Amino acid sequence: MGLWDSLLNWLRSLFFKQEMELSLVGLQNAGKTSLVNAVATGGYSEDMIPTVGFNMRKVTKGNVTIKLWDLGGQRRFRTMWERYCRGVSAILYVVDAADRDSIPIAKSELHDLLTKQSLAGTPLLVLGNKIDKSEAVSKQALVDQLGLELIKDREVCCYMISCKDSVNIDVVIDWLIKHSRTAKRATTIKYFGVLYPKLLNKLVVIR
Ligand SMILES: Nc1nc2c(ncn2[C@@H]2O[C@H](COP(=O)(O)OP(=O)(O)OP(=O)(O)O)[C@@H](O)[C@H]2O)c(=O)[nH]1
Ligand SMILES: [Mg+2]
Repeated sequence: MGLWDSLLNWLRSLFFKQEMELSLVGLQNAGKTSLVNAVATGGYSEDMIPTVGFNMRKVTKGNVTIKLWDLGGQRRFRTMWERYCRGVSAILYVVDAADRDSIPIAKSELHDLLTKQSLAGTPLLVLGNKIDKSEAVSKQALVDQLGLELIKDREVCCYMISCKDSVNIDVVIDWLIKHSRTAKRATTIKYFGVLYPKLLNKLVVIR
């Protein structure tokens, strides 16, 4: 590798090392902590302890470092959801798609959270978990029952996943990486591209 290539690689790592911060919310037992484990290590356990308050975990995927705020879903912890969702790149709302009775409560908690002015415009990724279970509702049913079509003030995306069988975890990770990239590119172009447009083009094209 020539000196020029080495210099470009170094610059690329400097400018494209991305960081993002996410919050995972949703009712107790939805599978938020299981999702963090699935994203971080691909591991899964039946034997989970309910999250008390919150956990913070940093996960690195490629050149993206993701800081995950995993919040407790029990009723007594829901009032702190808003605080931990402020300023994040995206909110991940995890729903137990196999617990049909809990979906109306999940819907009302979600819509309550989204009314908070401080979270206006923050992208939302809704994850219907536990699709390995036969009782799980379909994606369309989940979208309808959560009233996702009613959310107009932000980007909304929905995937059906299974932390247990590792279904669609890769799709979730891709979505996360894509969202960190958009933000970072915008910042890079803003502060760096103005000064060195030709060099920036070269960095972007050959990545
Ligand atoms: N069948 C099945 N069970 C799952 C799946 N994901 C999680 N679970 C189980 O659901 C239970 C709750 O998982 P957690 O990850 O602790 O749920 P949580 O949303 O973090 O719960 P709180 O911390 O109380 O808010 C555990 O027994 C998990 O093993 C899945 O994809 N399929
Ligand atoms: Mg938990």
